[in-house]
Amino acid sequence: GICSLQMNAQEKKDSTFIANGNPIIQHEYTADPGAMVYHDTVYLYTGHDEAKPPHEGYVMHEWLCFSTTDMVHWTEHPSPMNTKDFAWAKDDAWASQVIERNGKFYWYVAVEHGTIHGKAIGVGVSDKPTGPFKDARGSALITNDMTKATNISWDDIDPTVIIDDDGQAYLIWGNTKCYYAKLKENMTELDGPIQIIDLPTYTEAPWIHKRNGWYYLSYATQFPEKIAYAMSRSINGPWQYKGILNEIAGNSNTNHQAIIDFKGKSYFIYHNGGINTNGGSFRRSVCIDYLFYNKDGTMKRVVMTTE
Ligand code: FUB
Repeated sequence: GICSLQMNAQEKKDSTFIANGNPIIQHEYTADPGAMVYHDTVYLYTGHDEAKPPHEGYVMHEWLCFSTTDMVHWTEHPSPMNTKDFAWAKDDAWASQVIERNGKFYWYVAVEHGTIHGKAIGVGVSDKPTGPFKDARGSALITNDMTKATNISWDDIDPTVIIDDDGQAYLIWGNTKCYYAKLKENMTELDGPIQIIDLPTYTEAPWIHKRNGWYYLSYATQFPEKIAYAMSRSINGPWQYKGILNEIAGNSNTNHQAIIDFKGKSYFIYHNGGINTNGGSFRRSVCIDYLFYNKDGTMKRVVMTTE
């Protein structure tokens, strides 16, 4: 690991932490990282695991936001969004990702829908990366009745988003099936049919990124989850499976990744359940390790570190 948020009293006061090892945040439980590079700063958005021991189950009401300019010193911002900001949602602040377009920040999140059975995807919007964010639509962008490829009620989770070099935005999401659809330039409406990406042993947690002409689609595979990935020259495929990128993260059934380049280095951001004796599948912690690419564009397996 490259950093950890271990606070002394002064740092706690400033909400600015010195990073010393994994997990990077030690004073609260964080899960499902989404990361965005904007203007020489990394913004890290996470879920907040609030389940009190010995409760085993997700208790997640809000999302959290941290930023850094050096991957070592992190600042925690006030929680920029809560499931209550979506009047149509019941609860469950699950995985998310933020992206910038035309000076606005769009936050795609999974939540439990209040009236349509199952999980749904909503969009928050803000003029600032640190929020506060408000509901951009007043309704869900994706609901369980729009995707019929599974009969489970939690297949519409884990949104990831990309704006391609030609300006076309895509939303990718899903549990058990990996769905994708075009987004309109306003980033709040679909711009075409929902399609399926066929990926071997796909569980959930897709993350799309593009680098040197390759599209990378990483995702959680099997259960307990490892992270696997596929590569393609086109966002419409064919996707070529490239194998395991990260092993089961310590002491957590889930793993969930974000991949970024920042100031000349590549980073793999994920979660494990390893923070202390109370850590586990429902009290997870975000970790960061370096990511390395081979000459042919494939990614080297990420080795989890503690320092
Ligand atoms: O945090 C709730 C769910 O667990 C996420 O949506 C999944 O990716 C898994 O991490």
